[in-house]
Order: sequence, then C-alpha cells, then structure tokens
Amino acid sequence: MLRVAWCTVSTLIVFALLIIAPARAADPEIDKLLRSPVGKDWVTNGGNLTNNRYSTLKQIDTTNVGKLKGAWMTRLKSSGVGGKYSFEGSPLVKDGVMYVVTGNDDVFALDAKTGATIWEYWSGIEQNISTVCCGWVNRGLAMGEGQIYLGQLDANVVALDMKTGKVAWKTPIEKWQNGYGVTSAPLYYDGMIYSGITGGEFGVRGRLTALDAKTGEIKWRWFTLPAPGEKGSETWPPGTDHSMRGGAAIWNTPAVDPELGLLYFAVGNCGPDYDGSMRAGDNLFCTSMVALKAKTGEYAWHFQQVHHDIWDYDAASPVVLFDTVINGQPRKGIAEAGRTGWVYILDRTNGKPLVGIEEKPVPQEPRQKTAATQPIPVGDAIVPQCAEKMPGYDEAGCIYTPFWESPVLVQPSGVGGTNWSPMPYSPDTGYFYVPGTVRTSAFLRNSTQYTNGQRYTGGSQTAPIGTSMSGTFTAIDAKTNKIAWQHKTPYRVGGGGGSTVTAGGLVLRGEPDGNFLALDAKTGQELFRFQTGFGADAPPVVYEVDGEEYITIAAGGNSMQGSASGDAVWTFSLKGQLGPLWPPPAPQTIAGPTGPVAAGVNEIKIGANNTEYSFSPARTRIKAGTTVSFNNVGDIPHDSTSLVQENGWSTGVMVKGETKTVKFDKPGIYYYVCSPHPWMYGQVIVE
Ligand SMILES: [Cu+2]
Repeated sequence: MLRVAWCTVSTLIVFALLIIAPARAADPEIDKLLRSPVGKDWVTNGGNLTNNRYSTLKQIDTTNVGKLKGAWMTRLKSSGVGGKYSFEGSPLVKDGVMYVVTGNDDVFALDAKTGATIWEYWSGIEQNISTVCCGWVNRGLAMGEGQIYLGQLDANVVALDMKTGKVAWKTPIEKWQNGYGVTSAPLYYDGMIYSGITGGEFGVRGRLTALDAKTGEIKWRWFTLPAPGEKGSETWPPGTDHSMRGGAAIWNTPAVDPELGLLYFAVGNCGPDYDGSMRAGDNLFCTSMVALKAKTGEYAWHFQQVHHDIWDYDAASPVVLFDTVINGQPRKGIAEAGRTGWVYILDRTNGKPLVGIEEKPVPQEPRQKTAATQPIPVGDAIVPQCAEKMPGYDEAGCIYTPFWESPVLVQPSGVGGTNWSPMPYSPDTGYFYVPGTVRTSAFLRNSTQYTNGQRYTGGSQTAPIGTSMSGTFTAIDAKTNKIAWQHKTPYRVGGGGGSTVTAGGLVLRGEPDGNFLALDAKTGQELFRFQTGFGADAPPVVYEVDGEEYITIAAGGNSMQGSASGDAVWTFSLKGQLGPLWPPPAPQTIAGPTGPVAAGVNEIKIGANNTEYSFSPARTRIKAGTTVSFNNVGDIPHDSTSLVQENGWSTGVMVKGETKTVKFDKPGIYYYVCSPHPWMYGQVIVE
C-alpha cells in the first residue's frame, strides 16, 4: 500500500516537472547568462540578449572612477593595423579569459587579468576582397557550447574551440565575389548562431542566416527582400525583380526576447542607394526593424523607419530591448538609433510605436518616386537635420529633401546620425546613450547598371570640401524620446564608437582622438579621461575576475572616423599602475584633402603606405598641360573622380596595379574623390 502511494507521488512529481521546466537549453550556463543582467562575465556582443550593454558591476563608480589606471595593455601582433582597418569589436569575457577580434577577422584569447596571450586564430582572409564596403572591420564575437563564433569579410561564419582557438567548423553563407561579406557580430542563442550579411552597396539580396551552433549547418534564411509574390513584394514595382538586388544588409547583432520567442534586428538601406527611379514603392524591408520567431525564422512584425530610402539611411546600430512603465503600464520596449538622427522606440510585442511616431508629408521628387510621407518620431533628434547653404551648390535642404542629378546638400548625411555604433540603455536612469555624427552630404543620383559583385549605388554622397565634421553624444529619455543631456563632441562618433553603462552610474566610451572617458550617467559630467595612444572607437566592456572589476576598450582606430590605427587592448582597474600614452594624430574635422602640397609631382599613388583609402600625395601643384598618372597600388578597386560636375573627369575604376592618366590643361584648383570611397579626397593645383 505504502509502496504504491510513493510510486504515484513520484510519478506526479516527474510529470509536474515536465510541465513546469522549459526545454533544456543547448548550453544551460550560457543560456542563463544571456537571459540575466550582465555581471562578472560579458558573454555576447551586446552584453546579454537585450543588447543593452548595461553592467550590474559597481565596484568602480562615480566616486572612485577618477583613480582608474591601466591594469594592462596588450598589442595584438599588428593584426588589423593599417588605414583600411577599423577596430570596433567588443571583447567577450568568460571565467577570466578574454576573446577579442580585430578588423582582419583574427581572434585572440587573452588572460583577462594580465593580458597574456593564450591562443591566436589568424583568419588568413584574402587581402583582395573587393566587396568590402566601408573599411575592414569585425564588430564582435559570440560564445556558446564551448565555442567562439565569428563572421568574416569573406562571408564565412566560423566556430573556434574556446580552449584552443582551433577551427571547429567554417560555413560559407555566401561568396564575397557576389558582393557579400559579414561584419556584424553573430548572436548565439539556444543552439543557434544568427548572422547578418553585408553588401548593401553591391546589389545583394540581404538575409538573416540561422546556423546550427554545433555543426555549422544552415538551418534557415530569412530574406530581407521579398521575391515577387512574397510578403512585402507589393512595395516593389510589379512585374520587376528589382527587389532581388535591393541590398537591405544586416550590419549588426540581433536581440532576443526568450519569453516572446522573438528575434529582433535592424535592416540597412535599399539598393541602388541613391537611385529610387526604378523601384517605386516603400521597398520593404529596407531600413526597417524586424521581428521573427527565433526558432523558425517565421515573420512576426516589422517597422520601416524610412520609406523608399534614397539617402543611404540604414538602420545600422543594434536594436536594444528594454522594459519601462508608460502611463502607469509596464511595457516591453525595443529601440534603435537611426542614421536619420532619431531614436525609434517601439512596443516589441507588436512593432507599434511606444512613445509616438507620426507619418508626415515630405518634399517630393517624382523622378525619384519619393514616398509621400515618412515616419517622424516625437521627441528630439540627436543631430542637426538641416544643411546650410554654401557656394557651388544650388540647394541645401533638411532631412528627406530629395535630389536628382545636381547635388543637393542634406543633413544628416547618409552616414548618420547614428551609424554602426551601439546605443546602451540604463534601467537606473531610463536613458539611451546615443552616439552621433554631424556631417553634410551632397547627394547626387546617376544611372548604374547592375553587374554581379560590382558596386551598385546609383549616385554618390560626398561631404563638400571645407565643411565641418563633428559629433554629439546624447542621453535620450526612453519615456519621452527627449534629450536629457547632450555633449557636442569634436569628432564624429556615430560610425563605430558607442558606449557601455554601469550600475556604478558610469557611461564609458572612447573618442576617435584616443581618449577613453567615463561620464556620470545621470548628468553627463566627465569624471575621467585617459589617453590610450590610438583611436579609441570600439565600445568598452565591463567584467570581474577574482573579485576585481575591470573595464576594457579596444583601441585600434576606425577608417570611417579617420582615427589612428593600432592593435591595442587597454584594460583599466582601480588597482592599475599604467599611465596614459602620447596622443595619436587627431582625426580630420574639416572635409577635404590634407597634408602638404607636393611641388611638381605628377604621379599619384592610391592606397600607398598600407592606408588603402588615400591618395599619395593627396595634394600636388603642377604646370598647365601636365599629364597626371593615378596608380592603384592598394588591394581593392579605386578611382579618381572630379568633384566638379560641369568639368567632370574620372579615371574610371582601376583594379590593383592599374594606372590611368588625366591631362590638366587649364589653370585652376581641381578636387577629386574616389567615388566608391568618397571620404578619400585629392587636390590638383594647376598653374
Ligand atoms: Cu577608393
């Protein structure tokens, strides 16, 4: 009798457990860390599944941060050193080991307490990948099931053994020759690896790829561009297949809400970037925030930030999940900082605006098939949204001013506002910390033919010679989308900087001039400043080993922000002993060619001195009638194209080793850029 009763009870207990306990996660320990507020370890790019980059550590706080010093600084054997690279990855930390990835997709495991190297993975990626859009960069790693995961510029997703750095599997999710690459940090969640893909400037078809974390097998893909007949295809011209090469890359790490079972990410701009003439319609899912069912990739909802984008206004910063109370109601929020200068704040259960976003009429250009209205968030923009008039340009407009084949000045430029830089959220202050770039672009449309693997942008945007380039760093109140405090920064910080916030009341961030800063998260007051010696553009991370809190920032510069290249990983603590280094050369704050004027030099090298994105000399003085040769000694294709439309000249695209010549007959000052890389400037002074 007794025996039977016990049997029944135990059966009941087992049955009850089966109902209550969720299915066992593929890696229970990582799963727990990913779902929890960030503490001792930093196991995924955005800190945890919310991407909020908020650490609960508070040993270092507003009262003692002034005493911070370098605990260690490690150089990563010149990996990713050179003008073509950016160092934007957040290191991951687990059990006293740090994993860090450079702009060459090389990974280093370091002792998080001492900086000593444990293992190295050298990607060996080809140096002639011609489909890199915006500098050689890797935005970070993922971790789970004893492996470290990364995406590479050659479009491979790779798993490394955490203990040894040996390759466990390597899966090509596309071919770089077709215009694709990976720059985003992957996300590990419950046995899956989620990876974005680049190529928005190369006529690709964007997608989110889910792979099996154990084997690397591709489980499913969700295309960011609908094939004819699929959901969203009604926003593309009927009877055409323009959507199939419409870009819509994914530049950054997704977030997950495990309770809702939804995966969230931001999608980049439409291609061809500046030519909307053949793609009438809103063009889903370009420049959108998207939610999918995390397990299956089934569509859940989307919100498009910019309809029928012709300004290169990618949604490129990672989405951030946060919980808040609005009008007494607890709400589940999601936010993303756009290149438009606005933060888009939505309800993450359904994709509807949480604080308020209104569709408003905007100026029209029928040839560009512009959208009648655009979604305008209530609250404040973090950067100016109107350009100033200047000589040589007929028109200066505000955000959403359209253009055709003569240049129109617009702010924000197509690189932001907020570009790739992440935006943290602090539950203590209720603020988002939003990095911004302040810059003007002259937008111009031209017609381009699609060729597989070639640039397909349909125009250009260049910062006019002599215009200023700077930044903002802004605390935005998540309840109102209004500015709580704002700093004007001397340099652009929207293109790969970003910050991290702590329960110690600190916002931690780097500056392109090499300074690492700690600010009071509530007031913005600067509490600490330290010169790292290299462009300090990567977002910092916070962790703890043996009871001591550390802060790490990769200082290796950023080709898009013009900051000094390097390979340094700096780690700070209250017990640190190391002092600052000498400042590196500061980034440009005025657009245009720099450096001394070479006298009589008529041979100009492109990509010389391991800089890739520059002309050498950038400025030269010659006599009328001189023929100037342009020689591409870099790894990737470049051109030299006149900035003045009426007397336009161009060498056309030159591959590695190719030389083209241009004869200058008339005296004058001639400015030119490389049209695929319009931040490369040159000047020929003809006497
Ligand atoms: Cu170039």
